[in-house]
Amino acid sequence: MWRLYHYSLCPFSRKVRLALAEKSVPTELVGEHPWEGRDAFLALNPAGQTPVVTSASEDVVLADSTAILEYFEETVRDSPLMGSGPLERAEVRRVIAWFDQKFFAEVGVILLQERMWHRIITRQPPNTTLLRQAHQAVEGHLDYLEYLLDHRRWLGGSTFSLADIAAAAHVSVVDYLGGIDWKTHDLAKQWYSAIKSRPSFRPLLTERTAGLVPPNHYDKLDF
Ligand SMILES: N[C@@H](CCC(=O)N[C@@H](CS)C(=O)NCC(=O)O)C(=O)O
Repeated sequence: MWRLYHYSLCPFSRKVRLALAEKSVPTELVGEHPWEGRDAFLALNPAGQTPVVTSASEDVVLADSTAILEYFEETVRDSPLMGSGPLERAEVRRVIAWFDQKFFAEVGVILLQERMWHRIITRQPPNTTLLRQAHQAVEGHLDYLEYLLDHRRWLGGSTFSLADIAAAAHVSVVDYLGGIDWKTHDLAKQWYSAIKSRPSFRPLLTERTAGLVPPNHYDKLDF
C-alpha cells in the first residue's frame, strides 16, 4: 500500500490521486497542510510541498506530481496514461505543463490565495482586482481547452491521458472555489462531465474543506 500526503484543494495532489486511482494503485490518503511546515513532512520533502508519495515503510519517497506520475507510469503497466508513441507523449507532457504552470499561475494560485487562504487562514477580504484578472484568464484557458477538443477526442490526443487528469485536477479546484462559469463553454463542459463520471473522480467530488462551500453544480454530473 502506498501513502499519499495530499491537501484536498491542491491541484497537484488531485492530479496524483486521480492518476493512482485510474491505475488502481492501492493508496492511503494522509491529509497535510503544507503551510504548517511539519518537521516530519519536511523530512520527506524538503521543498515542503504536497503531494508526496511514500511506500508503507518509507524506503521509497517520491515528490513532485509529474515525477511521481512518471514513476508509476514506468512501474505499473495497467491503464497506460501517457498516450502512444513519442509524439503523443510529447503532446501529453506539453498539456500537463500548460496546466501545471500557466493555468496554475494565472488562475489556480489566485483563487486559492483569495478564496481559500484569505477566507479560512488570514480572514482578510479577497483582492477583487486579482479575482477579476483570474476570471478573465480562466475564460482564455477554457477557450484553449475547447480549441484542443475541436481537433481531438481527448486533451493529449486520441486517448484519455495524464493531460486530461492534470487539466481536470486544476479545473476542479478552481470550480470548487466558484471560479468557473460553464454557461458559455459547452464543449469544455462535455469533456469535464465525462471526467466527473469516472469512478476515479467520484470520491474527490464528495470531499469538502471546512469553511468553504463549493457551488451547487460542483459535484453534479449534469451541471
Ligand atoms: N511542482 C510541484 C508543485 C506542488 C505545489 O505547488 N504544491 C503546493 C500546494 S498546491 C504547496 O505545497 N505549496 C506550499 C509551498 O510551496 O510552500 C508539483 O507538481 O508537485
